Amino acid sequence: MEKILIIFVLIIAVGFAAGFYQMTYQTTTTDMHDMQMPGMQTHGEMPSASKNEPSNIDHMNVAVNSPKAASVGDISRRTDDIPLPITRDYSKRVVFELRTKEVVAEIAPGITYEYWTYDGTVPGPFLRVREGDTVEIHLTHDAHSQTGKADGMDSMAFSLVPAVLAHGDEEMPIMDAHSMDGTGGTMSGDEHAIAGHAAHSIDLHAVIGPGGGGTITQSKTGETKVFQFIASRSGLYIYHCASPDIPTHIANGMYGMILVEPKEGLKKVDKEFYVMQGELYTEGSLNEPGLQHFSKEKVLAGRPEYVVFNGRVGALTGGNALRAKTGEKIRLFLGVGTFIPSNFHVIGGIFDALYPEGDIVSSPRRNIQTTIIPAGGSAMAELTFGVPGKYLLVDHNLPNALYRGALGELIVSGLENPERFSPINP
Ligand SMILES: [Cu+2]
Repeated sequence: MEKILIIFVLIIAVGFAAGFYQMTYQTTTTDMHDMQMPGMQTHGEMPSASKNEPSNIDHMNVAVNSPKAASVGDISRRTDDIPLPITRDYSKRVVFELRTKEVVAEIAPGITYEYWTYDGTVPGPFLRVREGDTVEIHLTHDAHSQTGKADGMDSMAFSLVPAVLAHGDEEMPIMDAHSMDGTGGTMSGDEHAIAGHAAHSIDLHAVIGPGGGGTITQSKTGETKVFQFIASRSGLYIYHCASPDIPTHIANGMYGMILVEPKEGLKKVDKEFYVMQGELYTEGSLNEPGLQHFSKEKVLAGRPEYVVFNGRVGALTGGNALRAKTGEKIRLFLGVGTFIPSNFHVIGGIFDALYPEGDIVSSPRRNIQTTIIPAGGSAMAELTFGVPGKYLLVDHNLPNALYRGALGELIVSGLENPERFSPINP
């Protein structure tokens, strides 16, 4: 009898801990009746702060609401951090709470950068709704991730990355801009307007309405702005910041995707992955170590130093590689948040079905090798592999992949299939 009691108490304790975990790490929430909660880890393991991250920062509140970005040690959103497919057959109100955060993180080992983000990662959370849903967006311009000083805020990013302190403000237009936040966002000059983030906002391409929500959601530091729209058109859409200077906000990492599933849902697949290509425009040239500052000049010249998947070099390689088994149906949600289209290709693979430009309603194109994903656009691709091994995801503008970072890995496990693919001894 005592044993049963102890087991009962244990079950209650574990249940309570799990509930607390959800409350703490939920990125975005729908109402509590909906079990397809955006922001939840739906594939693979629970969020972990251990991956490639110094252990002393994983409990900091740089991004306490994000399952991924509790650390500035890894800016990338996991490719499998996607809400579950929607199974309900009715419309409802879906509420997303997003927080904008500026965090310092690595572009590549030894190369750091101040990213501007939704919920602390690049890309931001993958939002998933159903055609006909009323979507309510709460956008909060997080006060705690500020790296500025004039507003009297303690800077988490400063304290975590001492290298930032080594630079004078006069060298750092981004930091200058922070000081404007404490004065209600009044801009005193064009430079501040260009470099600053006195406000953040969100323009979702799934919205049909002026500015896509970008006008309504202009949020100064500490503010929350809320709006609603009806997701009337199914498709795979980009969202991004639309605050002055818009290209600066986007280049710094403020983009993500929202999927509006058709009422009948999407075909069932075995694995789904979330991949967004983006450029980084740093003052220092490619591979220059240390803290890198944003270069407006290079944006104007269309000359990025880095072209990456999910925010940084190596976000989809090694321990972060996409994983699947032979014969599994794999779906890729692909997007470009920044300004240069991607020539997306999987080396050794062919898209069984390709839904270009986010059109998930029309019949797919078949047997496609490479697809162009426009700036501010998307594609949905499905593929399967009969042969195990390592497949590379690339921008087939190959210098972007091989020199600048737009390279990922998909590891397919399973039995060898020599009939399909094998070397022949001459
Ligand atoms: Cu912004």
